[in-house]
Amino acid sequence: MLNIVMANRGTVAQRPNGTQGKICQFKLVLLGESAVGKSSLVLRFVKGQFHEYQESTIGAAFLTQTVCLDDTTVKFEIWDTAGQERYHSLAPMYYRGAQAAIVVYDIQNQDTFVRATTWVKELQRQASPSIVIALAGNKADLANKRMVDYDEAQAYADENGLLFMETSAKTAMNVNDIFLAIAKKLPKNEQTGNASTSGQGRRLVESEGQKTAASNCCK
Ligand SMILES: Nc1nc2c(ncn2[C@@H]2O[C@H](COP(=O)(O)OP(=O)(O)OP(=O)(O)O)[C@@H](O)[C@H]2O)c(=O)[nH]1
Ligand SMILES: [Mg+2]
Repeated sequence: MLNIVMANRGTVAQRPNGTQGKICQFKLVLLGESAVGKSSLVLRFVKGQFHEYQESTIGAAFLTQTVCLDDTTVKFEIWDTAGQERYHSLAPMYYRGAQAAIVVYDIQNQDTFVRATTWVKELQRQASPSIVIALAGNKADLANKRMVDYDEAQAYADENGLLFMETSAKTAMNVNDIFLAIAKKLPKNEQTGNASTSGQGRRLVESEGQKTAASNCCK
């Protein structure tokens, strides 16, 4: 049976039976148009919160969250990138060496879905060939204003080998689930499953919460 425990900000989650299994660390990046809800998804996943007036990200933000899957502790090192076009050129810095990516669009806005597909293409061309990519159709609580068809997005995801879920940072729908689905899909051997020793991944100082990229750059 699946045993899931989460702990915020880099604390290793305690398993109920107290046993210490394998620990894997993965770099995960969020990409997508501005205002689709990337920061809100991370805030929901890491702190269980939602802000109606979430500020637009400047540069990028770094957070961590730890998840336990049966005998494996998975620590996500999460880079939440800024979606505004002027920050596009910074994106390779964050997806380079990433083992996982969540590409986010807003189900109310077809343009953000098209932009998501261009992020997927860029990742397929330039990120690690083994990167696990998930597509998130966010703001699913606003389905009455839907402009992106669920089946169209699912078909696109299937054609491209992506995980796909519609999510809501507001109601928490599928937020933990999408990170857990990624955690399950990531290889759990010591060589590939450690962001800090993967060669391309950066060595990162343990985060005590949200920091900007500029204040937490550890090349
Ligand atoms: N109704 C609803 N609103 C959401 C949801 N997710 C985010 N929002 C709102 O959408 C707005 C933008 O959210 P952000 O998380 O800042 O979006 P972002 O993708 O991080 O934007 P950038 O940092 O500019 O790239 C905020 O006002 C959020 O409150 C959701 O699932 N449902
Ligand atoms: Mg943001």
